[in-house]
Amino acid sequence: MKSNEVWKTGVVYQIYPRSFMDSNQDGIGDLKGIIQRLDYVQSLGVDMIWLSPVYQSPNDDNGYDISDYCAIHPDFGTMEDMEQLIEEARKRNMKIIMDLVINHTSDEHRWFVESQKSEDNPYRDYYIWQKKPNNWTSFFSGSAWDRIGDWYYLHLFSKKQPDLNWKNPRVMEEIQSIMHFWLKKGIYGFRCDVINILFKTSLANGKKRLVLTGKEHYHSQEGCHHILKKLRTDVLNQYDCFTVGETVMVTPKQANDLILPERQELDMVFAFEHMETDQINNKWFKTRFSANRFMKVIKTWQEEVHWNANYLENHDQPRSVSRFGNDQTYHPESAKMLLSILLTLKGTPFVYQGQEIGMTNGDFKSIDAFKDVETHRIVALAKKLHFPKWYIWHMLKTASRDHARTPMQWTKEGGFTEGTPWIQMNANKATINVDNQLNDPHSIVCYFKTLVQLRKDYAALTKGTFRALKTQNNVFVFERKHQDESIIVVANMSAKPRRFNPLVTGKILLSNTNRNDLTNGILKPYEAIIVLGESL
Ligand code: TEU
Ligand code: CA
Repeated sequence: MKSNEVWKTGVVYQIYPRSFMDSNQDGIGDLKGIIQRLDYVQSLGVDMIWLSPVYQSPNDDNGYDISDYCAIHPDFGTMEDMEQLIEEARKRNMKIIMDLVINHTSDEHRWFVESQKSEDNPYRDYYIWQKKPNNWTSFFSGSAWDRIGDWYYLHLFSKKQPDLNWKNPRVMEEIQSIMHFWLKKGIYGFRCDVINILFKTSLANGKKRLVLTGKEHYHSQEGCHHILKKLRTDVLNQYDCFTVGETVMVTPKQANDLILPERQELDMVFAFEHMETDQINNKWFKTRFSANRFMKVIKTWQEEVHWNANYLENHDQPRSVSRFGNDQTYHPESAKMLLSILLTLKGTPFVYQGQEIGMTNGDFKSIDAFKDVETHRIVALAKKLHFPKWYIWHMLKTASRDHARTPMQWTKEGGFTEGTPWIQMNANKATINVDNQLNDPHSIVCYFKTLVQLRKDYAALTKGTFRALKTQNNVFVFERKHQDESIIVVANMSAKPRRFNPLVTGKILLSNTNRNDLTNGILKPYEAIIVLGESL
């Protein structure tokens, strides 16, 4: 299946097409825009691009509600543009992976339009219909069921995202042919949306919970493993490609059950546990970030999981520098520190557009400025529960997915569009932008490029083992080792100076403070150092 296994050694850059680059001034990023910026992406040194959905969609959930898997949304361009993008990327030695959203379709998908027509429609069993809803709740809050006529259908996300019925073999056939369609066009694999909840073992009522009542009936079920094995053996193994699963609420054990090579399912998964280190119970209840908790979670996953898909940001998460760093006093330092960790951990790093310049959370001024369906659902629920206004605002300012979705900041004027952007740009584009940073050798983006290059120069970073040396007092020290080569990464994850022990010796390969010796054992706020070790 894998010729040179770029997916194991390379770096992935995630593009959220709506917000990357607009080529025709309608305010919406598009495929031609991506092609215009491909030289920039290549200059970062990355090997793969993950494209969030560009398929035909009514955009209830920005493309994660697909109404035609084999067509491009006109907002983004045409199938020719897509083919050209794959080709232009190939010329630049980059591979494209696409989103595979197969837990649900749009309610405007032809299958669902047919399905709702009658009980004996051939598409009826493509979805999950019941005369009576059960008590399951949706990821976007509220009941997971909605009614059409006398029947209810299941939707674990918005009501415009009905869940497919994976017990129906015809659904399997349809999805397989869609996968062939794209793999034949030369893509290098898929990021598989919420892939561990596909199979609904039973539709019985769930144990009542604060969030996701019903989850025990669909989370990480045996049936899901069968589906993944079948997709792998029937389709994926015929191509040079890989898959990364988005797997909500998984433990390291469940992750391994999905990715161990002998199991022939996925190649790696995105876990969520490290993203829970600044919240209580639920993403909407943010609390102070605990670096100590974060390091412990990372250590466990690094030690226990066969191969990690490492990430600190994506289109669903607030910006890492605003969340785990400090986007004011220590903006460049903390952005570089976080990137240092991300690019040196064992596994495949996924960087999200704008992260390489330290883009921050959005500067939204009103609830209306937010566009995301999930955000508006939570506002409705919070109002219903009489949450105070200030708290609702706090939830949005800290946790909305739209913080990741503000347009890419290319120039001090913006550079994303000459029209009106579909979602507001951050005013800090005046200082945080690609243009500025490419002209400054000390910028975050230049530091990022150096990190990517280090991964190419030192096999320990791509092939090495992981050993944690310190995960306390906000200081993260770990070693990556391959044969005789040992790389030690030291990071102060806090705004206070910290002592670092054990004593590290060797040659400094990179530091975000221009440090040139290791004799001073005090780390500056958010300092990061990468050392070619004299074995410890
Ligand atoms: O996300 C699934 C998911 O569970 C969350 O990360 C989700 O974004 C939400 O914040 C839960 O509170 C995937 C996609 O990445 C997301 O953009 C889609 O909205 C979702 O699936 C449905 O397709
Ligand atoms: Ca456009």
